Amino acid sequence: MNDIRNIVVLTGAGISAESGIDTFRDAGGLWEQHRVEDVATPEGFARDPELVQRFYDARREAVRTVTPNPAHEALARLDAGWEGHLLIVTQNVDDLHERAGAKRVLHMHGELLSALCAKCQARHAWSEPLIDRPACPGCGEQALRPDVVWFGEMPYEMDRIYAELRRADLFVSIGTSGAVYPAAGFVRDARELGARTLELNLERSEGSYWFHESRQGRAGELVPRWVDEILSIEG
Ligand code: BV8
Repeated sequence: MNDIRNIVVLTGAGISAESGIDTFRDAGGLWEQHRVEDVATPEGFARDPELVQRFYDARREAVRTVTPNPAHEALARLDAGWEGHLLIVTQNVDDLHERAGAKRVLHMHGELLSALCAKCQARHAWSEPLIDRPACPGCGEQALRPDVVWFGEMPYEMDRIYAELRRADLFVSIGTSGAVYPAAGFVRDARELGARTLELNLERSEGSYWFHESRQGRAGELVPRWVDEILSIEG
């Protein structure tokens, strides 16, 4: 285990579940309340922009009321104490990794607390509703949309993610169902590139087969225990 220098961590909605944020596919989750194609696709946004803006305005508001949980805090502790390369690639659009103190975070599916101008493509830190069509601070057009990657859209910083996967000695997936690509394919890429692969999830995910090791349980318990392990070997 002590030949580990470079780590890539992938997180999904399961790491924020204990903070009170609904996951997508668990019972009562976000996708049960809405059809994916209505609220998380460009076509759905074009068809009914108000429905989509309200869906994201509600989530943007909700994220202000929740706090990081021990899993986020443990990853922040890893970030502060790990001397090798570390990248926390998150599929989540909440800011709980950052609020726990993590620095090396990449939001591949965008962020709730950001607005994207569909006209000039500028991204702006944003914490207010978008339903009233505020003007883009850059170009002045009323073309701001949630800065999240919808189905059919290109995730952010794929080149940087694959560069980190190529040099990873360890790939750890936390709280994701492995249902959505390209994130769900990272474990296979990492394994074929020679990394050890570890899954920490409430249940075995769709991609469990590809992990050298898969531990089942709540992130709030599994992640602090794993971070203690990994920091103790760095010595
Ligand atoms: C793209 C942002 C081209 C918005 C999201 C056919 C085959 C393969 C692929 C495709 C296909 N048809 C179409 C595609 C591509 C498509 C895709 O994968 N579709 C799926 C449905 C088949 N993907 C795309 O369109 C992507 N873009 O492909 O562009 C490309 C390709 C390659 C390279 C470059 C470009 C864009 C997808 C992004 C969509 N946006 N979110 C928003 O948040 O509203 S997706 C959304 O669902 C999340 O972001 C996340 O990525 C995804 C999966 O969700 P999870 O995070 O895993 O959450 P989930 O609820 O599913 O699971 C929670 C897990 O946690 C569970 O396992 C549960 O057991 C566990 N858990 C619960 N509680 C706890 C816990 N674990 C631990 N502790 C707990 N307490």
